[in-house]
Amino acid sequence: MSKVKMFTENLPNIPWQDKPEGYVGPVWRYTENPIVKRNPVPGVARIFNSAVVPFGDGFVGVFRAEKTDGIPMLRLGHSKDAIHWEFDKDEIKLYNKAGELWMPKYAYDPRVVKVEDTYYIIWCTDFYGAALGLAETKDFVHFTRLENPFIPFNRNGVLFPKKKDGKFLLLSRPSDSGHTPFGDIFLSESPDLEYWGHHRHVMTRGYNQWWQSVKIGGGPAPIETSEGWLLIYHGVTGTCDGYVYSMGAAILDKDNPAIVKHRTRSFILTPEEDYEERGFVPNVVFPCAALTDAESGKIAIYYGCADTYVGLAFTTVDELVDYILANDANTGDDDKDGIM
Ligand code: BMA
Repeated sequence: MSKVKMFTENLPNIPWQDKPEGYVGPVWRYTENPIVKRNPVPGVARIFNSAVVPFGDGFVGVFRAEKTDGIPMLRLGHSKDAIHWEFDKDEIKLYNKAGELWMPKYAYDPRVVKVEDTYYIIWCTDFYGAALGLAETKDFVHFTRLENPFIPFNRNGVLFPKKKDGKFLLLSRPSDSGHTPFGDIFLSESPDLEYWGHHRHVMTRGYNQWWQSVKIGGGPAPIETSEGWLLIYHGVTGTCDGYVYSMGAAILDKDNPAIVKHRTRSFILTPEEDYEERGFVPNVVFPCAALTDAESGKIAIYYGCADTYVGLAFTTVDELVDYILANDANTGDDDKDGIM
């Protein structure tokens, strides 16, 4: 039993390895990483930055599949153990509410979040510029595409798994049309997933932490715990040879997640392994999903590696929360409710 409670489901078949003896740091990698390698299916060069959820007696994944024509699209995968995957031969077909095919021109960095009895997929889509796309499914067979939540430019959309006062909550990062050299995390609310408002600023890039000095963006869906909402996110810094993407963690107020209670001064994972440092885009670890087992406190994190592979890493809720509290950074005015 963990000290900090996760208000999530039990998942006794969560993929897992114990922390290696003598390992320093709150998050450790799966020894057989990467779990998805290059050219995983005919016509697909790389799969990375992808989402995994428990479904039926196994797991389902919505993967960012970069086709050999260079266009990223969403691809479904099935797995019994959440490590070995069978991918569909074709991309996911999205339909509008009238039943007509409504495909994005491209789709990347999907997150999948279950709210009540529905799974929502949120990704970066083309809407006269990079914007958020949204779709829902109950069975991972039929997918209904919903209205794009925001006008461009915005990326890194992450829904909360629970409504607040009947409203959906969405974290996102307003951006620009290119390789955005700035970006904070904001929170928006919607009663129906179509009309969004009550926007609040949540978290600022930078401060004195160089690893997240350029921009930050949501990762997996926030995890509800007895300490507040546990948010695993990515932080980006700029070097003379390009961006470096690391993983960080924060705790948001349980009643008002626009308020940051704690955030890590240091990254919790940064590119160190060959498969994170070398690839289509070097030096990227990009978390997009987490599986949790409430009973044991185990957390399995899925992250993209170097825009080329899918990696798996582990932590526990106690380990991560203890680390955040022991390495708490100055949150600036992020402890305010984010309106001005
Ligand atoms: C971001 C997104 C991510 C990607 C990262 C590094 O802007 O496009 O999908 O992993 O850049 O290339």
